[in-house]
Amino acid sequence: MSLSDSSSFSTPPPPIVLVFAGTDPTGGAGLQADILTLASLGCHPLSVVTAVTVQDTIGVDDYLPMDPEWIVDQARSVLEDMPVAAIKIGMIGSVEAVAAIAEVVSDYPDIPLVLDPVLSSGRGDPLANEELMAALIDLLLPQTTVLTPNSIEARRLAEEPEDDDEEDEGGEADARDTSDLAVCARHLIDMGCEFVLITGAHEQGAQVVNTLYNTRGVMDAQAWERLPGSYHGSGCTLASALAGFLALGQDVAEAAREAQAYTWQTLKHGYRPGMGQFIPDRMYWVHGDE
Ligand code: PXL
Repeated sequence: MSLSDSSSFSTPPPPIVLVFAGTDPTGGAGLQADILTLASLGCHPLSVVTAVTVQDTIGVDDYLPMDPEWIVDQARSVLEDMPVAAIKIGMIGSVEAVAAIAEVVSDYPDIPLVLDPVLSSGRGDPLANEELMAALIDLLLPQTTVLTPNSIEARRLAEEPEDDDEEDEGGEADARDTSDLAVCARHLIDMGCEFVLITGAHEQGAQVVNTLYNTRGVMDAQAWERLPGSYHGSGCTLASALAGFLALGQDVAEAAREAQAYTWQTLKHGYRPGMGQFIPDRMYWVHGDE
């Protein structure tokens, strides 16, 4: 097709995915990771900035949360203009922003929602506090189609005390054994999300096992060769790929598998542009094999 070929105006547009995320100037994680991933999969990313971070490939030095009203205005403008096939939420930045985003997405209950509960950077710099985690659980988890925590995030979220009087009923919440990821998944699903995909890179073992749970328990478990090195933005890549495959029409189990396969390839082709972590190559298929 030549650039002047007017037939391109009649081809259907790529599926549209709306992303709420913080910016990462390294291009490794955050909004930039999401945009690269979605573009690579043939989706059109809509990007709502929730926070601006200052970071390099080693760690996050600082961040500025976006004014929640600005988050809402960014999101509502594009949602009212374009048909969105999936929504992905990454770093949120403030409790007020959690509430604002929750209100916006509640107006679109039929759009699948992928929530990546970003609690800290790869180095461990905090990107969410206890209050934000509690708001995430209360306001966003019940609207979530697929939650994509790593095992550390899954345990932290599952340990969160609930607002209700559970503690008064014999301290059952305290007795929860969060060493067992299946128990964490059960609890996260009880708190309202439909599916949980817990990634296992932080667990022991020669392979990385990622497990998808639904209300009935384990739905699918995929084992992947453990790659050496530490990656910046692998979680963002997985969650946005999952949103992309959902937007492309796949069901959750299929989308989760495809997103893992894609992410594993991006990690295998990862590169180290700076002095810190490796960055997944979301465009590995453009750059060729070696
Ligand atoms: O990888 C989680 C993440 C998400 N979003 C932003 C980040 C990071 C980690 O550093 O900076 C903006």
